[in-house]
Amino acid sequence: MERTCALIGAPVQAGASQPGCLMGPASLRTAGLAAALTGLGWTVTDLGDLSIGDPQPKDHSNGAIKRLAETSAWIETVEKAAFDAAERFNFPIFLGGDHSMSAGSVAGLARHAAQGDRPLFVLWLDAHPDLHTLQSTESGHLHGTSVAYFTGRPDCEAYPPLAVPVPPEQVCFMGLRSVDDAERRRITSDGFEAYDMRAIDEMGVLTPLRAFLDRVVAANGVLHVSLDVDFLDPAIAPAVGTTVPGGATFREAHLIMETLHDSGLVRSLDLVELNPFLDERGRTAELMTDLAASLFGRHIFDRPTRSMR
Ligand code: EXY
Ligand code: MN
Ligand code: MN
Ligand code: MN
Repeated sequence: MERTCALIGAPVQAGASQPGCLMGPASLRTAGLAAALTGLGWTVTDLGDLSIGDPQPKDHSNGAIKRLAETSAWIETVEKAAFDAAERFNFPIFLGGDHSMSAGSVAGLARHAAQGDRPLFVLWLDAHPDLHTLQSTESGHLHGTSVAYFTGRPDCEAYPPLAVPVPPEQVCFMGLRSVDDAERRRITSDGFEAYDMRAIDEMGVLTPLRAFLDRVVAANGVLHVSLDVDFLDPAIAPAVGTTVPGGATFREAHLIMETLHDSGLVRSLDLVELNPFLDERGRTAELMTDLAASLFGRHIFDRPTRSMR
């Protein structure tokens, strides 16, 4: 197989609970992603960042939902970009942006895989299953609905029409440690494969991962990996808006990635939920903002202004 890789930025943060993910793609580029892959013999094409127009407002009966129109527009845009990138490159990498991006990337990749008569499997590395529908979400933060959308769960009709649903049995969650009741019920009733952190503590990452990879091979499938920063323990990865204690160690994450490489099954990747503003260094931006506010008059005590003009 040729080794052509594409970087596609999707600076979406409409689905998240706090701003900052729009800086994710730039931060991943600054961290040297392209150079790292070039150094491994890949031809890397950076397609830049996607953008959406000014979407028409969208209402929904679930009053908790936030920024449905924007999120829906991003899904449509990313879905098309994912299909096109899979046509042109061997390995598209989608740079988020919050995890609502993956509703689009997985939907587009599934549509492309179906063209080649191969089923798309998804490894979802995340503290959360992101398995709420537009009806069941209570927070209304739509990054928690991506898996429900691309697996064709009911009650996601307000999102763009889904060409090729990914069957739940082709999705494997690893790293779960924050699952809402509606999501838990859906995981067990709909046939998703799920390994929470307790399962990983008991079995390690290799046993469940190898079992899942065997199923991908048996189905002649292709594999997409969706890596949410919050899969990792917050102590090593604090720059994410939905930290949950007790995440994966760097070694566990590394072993998963090395095993995936050796399998030769992975054809695409999402890197999502990176929020550089929540990093220690993000504090600098806050300090600069504070100084600017002082210049514009934010003081503790009022003093007579001495106009020097
Ligand atoms: N289940 C919670 C909610 O629906 O708000 C938390 C979702 C967090 C989603 C992040 C991207 O993984
Ligand atoms: Mn093709
Ligand atoms: Mn997620
Ligand atoms: Mn998460």
